[in-house]
Amino acid sequence: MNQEFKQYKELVEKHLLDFLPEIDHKSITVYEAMKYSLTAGGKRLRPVLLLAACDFAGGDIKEAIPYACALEYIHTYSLIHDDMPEMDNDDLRRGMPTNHKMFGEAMALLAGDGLLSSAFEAMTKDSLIYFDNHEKLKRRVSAAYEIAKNAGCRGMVAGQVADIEAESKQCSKEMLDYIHINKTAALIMGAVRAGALLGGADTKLLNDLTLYAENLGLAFQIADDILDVIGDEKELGKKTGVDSELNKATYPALYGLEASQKRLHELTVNAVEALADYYDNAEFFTDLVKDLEVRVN
Ligand code: GRG
Repeated sequence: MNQEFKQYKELVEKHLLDFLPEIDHKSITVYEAMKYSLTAGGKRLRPVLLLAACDFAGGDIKEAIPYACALEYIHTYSLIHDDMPEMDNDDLRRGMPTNHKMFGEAMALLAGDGLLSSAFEAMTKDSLIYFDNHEKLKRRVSAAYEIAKNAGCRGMVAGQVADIEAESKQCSKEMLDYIHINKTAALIMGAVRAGALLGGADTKLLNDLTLYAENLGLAFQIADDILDVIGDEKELGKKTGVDSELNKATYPALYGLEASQKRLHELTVNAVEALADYYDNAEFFTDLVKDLEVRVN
């Protein structure tokens, strides 16, 4: 793992539980379930991207920590719900039993709900501190808006809806892109845009980072699809072959492995080109997308 990635990740993990609300002991089980999935590991890609984008835009990453953690709460909720029998029905996540296997389905549902609402509690609570500083308040509200929009019915939720409805059906290439852009790329774009906004990025930087994130997000999903076919369960910490079992619309299913790898390469090149104006300064971002391609080859 790249040294810079490691540093951002450590910062996220150090503060990950700090923004969860204090929970009455009478309902402590939901806290345990939330904490279980949050601390079960994971790459922390989205919060790391948020911090890196804030840094790149010249902001103070310490101030972005509540938003980075909130984003990981949202991502973790989506994984908990996605693993449930009503969706992908998985027993293993991040190398451990899935949340519903540990706590039961009702509690897993509530743990996801708890994480989602805690994310907005964390971001709005932080914004309240800056009520008399218009610029800082604007950056925070804009970041929270980006995260909400990309996680919701015009982003990740929309992608999940289309993904479920496409199961066992003929899926057009256009629909497959719609699913991937929303289900996966949206939250990655939300991470980068929120970080850039928190850091005070100008319009050009925000647009360049957005284009980078869109290509990275799509590349990330295609890599995930490829790994579901050729990956190692132990290394990935989850079951493989799930997509074909569920008859999911994926790149390898629609285009084959070779064409998927070619598309992954094109997206990697596009992502790198999006940040060409920043030369070596954007190395963190360009290395990250290149490493992803290497992982699946
Ligand atoms: C339930 C609204 C709702 C959405 C679920 C995240 C998601 C949407 C589905 C999970 C299934 C899946 C394979 C999604 C593609 C995105 C993806 C690869 C998620 C896993 O993210 P990683 O690899 O996971 O960053 P870690 O564990 O490292 O955080």
